[in-house]
Amino acid sequence: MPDASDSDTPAQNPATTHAYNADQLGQLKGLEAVRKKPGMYIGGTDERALHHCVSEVLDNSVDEHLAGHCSRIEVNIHVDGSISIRDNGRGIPVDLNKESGLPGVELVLTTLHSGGKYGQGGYKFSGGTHGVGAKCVNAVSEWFEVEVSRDGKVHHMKFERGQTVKKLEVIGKARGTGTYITFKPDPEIFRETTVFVAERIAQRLRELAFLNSGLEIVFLDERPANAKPETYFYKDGVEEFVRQLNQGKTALHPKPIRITKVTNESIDDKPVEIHCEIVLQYNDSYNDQVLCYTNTIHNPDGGTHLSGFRSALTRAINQFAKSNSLLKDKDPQITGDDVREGLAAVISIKHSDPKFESQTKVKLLSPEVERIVGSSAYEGLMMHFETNPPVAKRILEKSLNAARAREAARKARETIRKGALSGGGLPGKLADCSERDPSLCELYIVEGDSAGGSAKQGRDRRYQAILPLRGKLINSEKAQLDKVLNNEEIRTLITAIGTGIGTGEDDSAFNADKARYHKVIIMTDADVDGSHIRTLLLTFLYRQMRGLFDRGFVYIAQPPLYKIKRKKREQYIDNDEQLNRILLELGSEDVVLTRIRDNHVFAPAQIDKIVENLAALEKLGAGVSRHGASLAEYLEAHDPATHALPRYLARIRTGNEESHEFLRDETDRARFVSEHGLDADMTEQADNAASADKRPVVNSRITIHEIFESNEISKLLKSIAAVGLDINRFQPTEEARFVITENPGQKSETKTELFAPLDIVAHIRSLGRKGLTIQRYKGLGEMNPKQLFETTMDPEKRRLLKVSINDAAKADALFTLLMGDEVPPRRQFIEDNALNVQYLDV
Ligand code: 0RA
Repeated sequence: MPDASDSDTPAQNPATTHAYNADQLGQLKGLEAVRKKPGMYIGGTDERALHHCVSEVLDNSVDEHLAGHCSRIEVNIHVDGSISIRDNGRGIPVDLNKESGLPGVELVLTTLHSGGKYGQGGYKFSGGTHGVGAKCVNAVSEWFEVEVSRDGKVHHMKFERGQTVKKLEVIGKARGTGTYITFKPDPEIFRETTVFVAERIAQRLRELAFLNSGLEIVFLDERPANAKPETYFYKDGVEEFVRQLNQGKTALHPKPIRITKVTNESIDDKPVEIHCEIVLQYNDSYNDQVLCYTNTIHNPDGGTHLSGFRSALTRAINQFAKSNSLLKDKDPQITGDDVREGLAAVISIKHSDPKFESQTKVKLLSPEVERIVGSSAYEGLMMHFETNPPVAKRILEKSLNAARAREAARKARETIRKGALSGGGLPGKLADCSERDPSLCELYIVEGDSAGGSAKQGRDRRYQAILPLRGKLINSEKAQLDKVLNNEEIRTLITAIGTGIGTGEDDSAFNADKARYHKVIIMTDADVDGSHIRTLLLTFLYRQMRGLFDRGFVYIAQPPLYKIKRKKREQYIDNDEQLNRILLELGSEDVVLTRIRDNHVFAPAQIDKIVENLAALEKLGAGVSRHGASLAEYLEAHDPATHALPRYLARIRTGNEESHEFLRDETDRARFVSEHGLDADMTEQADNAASADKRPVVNSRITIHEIFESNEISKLLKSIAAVGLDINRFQPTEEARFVITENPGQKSETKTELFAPLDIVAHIRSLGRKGLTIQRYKGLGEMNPKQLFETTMDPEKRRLLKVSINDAAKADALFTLLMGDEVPPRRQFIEDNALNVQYLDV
C-alpha cells in the first residue's frame, strides 16, 4: 500500500490528484486504477493481499486509538465471506466537502488522494497509510458498506467495486460515535481465494492488542457452528507481549524490564514527537528474539531503533560489571552477541514522521531514533540495574557464561587446529589420499560406517579421501558453539578439511587457502535420514566455513535412483527420465508395429522415432491435461494442413457442468471474448493480471488458459507425421488401428491390438517392464565397493552437484522445511508413480 511519502504511484501524483478532486469521473477512474493494478495498491491478489485488506481498514481504527479517540474494535467474519470492522472512534466525517460537493466519508472512500482535511485524519501517529487503505479496499470489494455514528446520527452508504451505489443517508439515531465498515472481497480480483483465515486475522489482532495497551479488540469468526468471540485486551501491553515470547522457557528474572520515553524533537525545523517503549526479559535459552515495531508496524529487518538498543544493552551490562568490580582479570570481554543470549525483547516506537528503507517498512531509517532509543535504553537499564542488583547480576552471569562459551569455542577451534598441525593430528577415521596438492584432492564425507567402508575400498586412493560419519551429526542450530565443537564428528570434520572455522583474527579462524581438498563431497543416502544429515552438514559448513561455498569447494554426490535387473544384467539408473527411456528402448526391441488399415509394417527405425516422439508428446501434454482437456482431444484440434495447435483453452463452467473450447490464436480468442460478452475492459484488466502473475484470464465462470507448449507439440506432430503415422485421430476408435507383435516368429509370439496412437507408447513401455525388476535404490550401503565407485565416485561417470552459497543459505534458513515431513510423501509418490511423473524433481 503506498504511503504519503511515496511519489511514484498514480495515486500520489499531485497533478492527477487535482484532476480527480475536481472531476468526479476522474475519481471513478482513480479507483479503477486500483482494480487494474491491485498489485500496486494492495500488494497482489493472493491470500496475503486479501488479509492485507483487513489490516488496511483496521489500521484506520487503530489510528483513532493512537489519537486517543477509540478504546474498542470489533472484527467479525460473516458466513457469506464478508468481514466487518467496527470501532468507537470519532467516526469518518460526514459533512460536505466544498470543492467536490461530496460528504467527507464518500470522499475518503472513493478518491485516491483526498488530501487536506480528511487525508490525514489529523493523526499524530499513523500506521502510515494515511487513509489510502480503506478506499483501496473499497475498490477491490464486491460490495462495501459503511455506517458512521456521529453528531447523534447513524449515517449509511454503500459501494460496489469502488463505485457509490447508495448515497449517504441518515438511517437512525446514534448514542455514541464510531465507524462500522463491512466489505466482501471481490472474487474477480482475488482469484485464488476470498476466504479469510481466522487464525491469521486473530494473530494480527493479538499483536495489535499487545502493542496498544488498553485497546480492547473483540474477534468473532461466525462461520463455524460453535462460534465464540475472543477478546484481546492487555492492560500491560508490550510487557505481556514479552512474557508471551518467553512462554515455555525459564525466565531469569520474574518481571520484564520496561523502559519508556517520550521526546519532542525538531527535525528539519519540523516538530516531531517520538514515543519509545522497550521491554525485555531474559530466559535460559541460547537464542535471542527482539521484535521491533514503528507505529505498530513490524520491522523485521530492524533499523535504527534496533541498533540503538543493541549498543545500549552492551554498554550498560559492561558498565554495570565494571562499576561494581564484578569482572575478574581472567574473564573475557563481553560482546554484543554475548549480552543477547537468552534475550526476549520488544521495541515499540511511535513516531509522527518515520522514515523507512522501503514501502514495505521492513526497516526503520530515521536517524534520530538510534540516539533516542540508545540513550533511553542505557539510562533505563542502568537505573534498573542499580535498583535491582540481583537481577543485574543474573543477567551479567548469563552474558559472562555466553562470553566464556565463545572463548571455549575459540579454544576448541585452536586445539583442533593445533591437533591438525602436529603431524599425526589427522583423525583416525579419515582415510586420506596420497596426493598433497589440494586442488587435485577430494574429500568424501560419507554417511555411515558401512558405506564409508565401501567407499574406502572402492576409491581412487591417490586423490580421494574418505571420512565416514557415524549416526546423526550434532545440530549446530540447537547447541552452544563450544558444545558443537566438542562433538567428535565435528572435530574430525574440521581437522580433515583443515581450514579452521568461524570469523576472527586468530589463526584458528577460517581460511579457505588452507583447505586440504578443493572438493568436499557430501555423500548420503537418498532417504530422509540422508537428507537430514546433508542439511546438518550444509548448515554447519555454511555457518563456520562459508568461504568454502564462495570458492565452489562444496559438492553433493548423486547416487543412482534405481537398480534394474534383467536376466543376469544389472544397471543403475540416475533418474526417472532415464528409466523411462530405458523401458522404451527395451520394450521396442524385437517388436513389429502394423497399421491395420493397410497392413503397413513400420520399420524398426520408424518405430524408434514414433515412440520417441509420442513419449515427448505425452510429457508435454501434461500441461494441457492440467487444464481439464485430454491430450488426445487437444491433439485432434490441430490444423490438418499446418499441424498448428490451438494456443488457448477456454474452460466454461455452467452450474456443475464444465465444457471447454480450444481457441486457435489471439484473433480466435478475441472472437470468443466478444461472443461471450466478456467486456473489453475486463479482459484487458485480466490480461494485465495474467501476464503479471501468470494467472489465467477470468470472467466469473469462464477462464482462458494459454497453452505455451503449443509450438513444441506441433513440431512433434510434424515429425510423427513424417514417419508415416496418421495423426488425424488421437482419440481411441471403435476398431483397432494398430497391432503390436512381440517376439515375432517365436513360440512366445503375442499380438496386441491398439485403438489409438498414444496407446503405442504405453504398450511399448509395459513390454519394457516385462522380466525386469526395478528396485528403488535406498542406501549407499546396498552397493559393493566397485559399484559405489562406478556409480557415484568415478570422476568419469559420477554427476556431482556443486552447492552454491544460495543453496547453502537456503539449507540454513529452511532447516526445518527440508527436514520436515515433506520429503517422505514426495519420495513415496515418486516411487508409486515412477513412470507417470517425469517433471517432478526430488
Ligand atoms: C478521516 C478523518 C478523521 C477520521 C477518519 C477519517 C476515520 C477513518 C476511519 C476508518 C475506520 N475508522 C475510522 N475512524 C476515523 C478525523 C475525524 C475528526 O477530525 O473528527
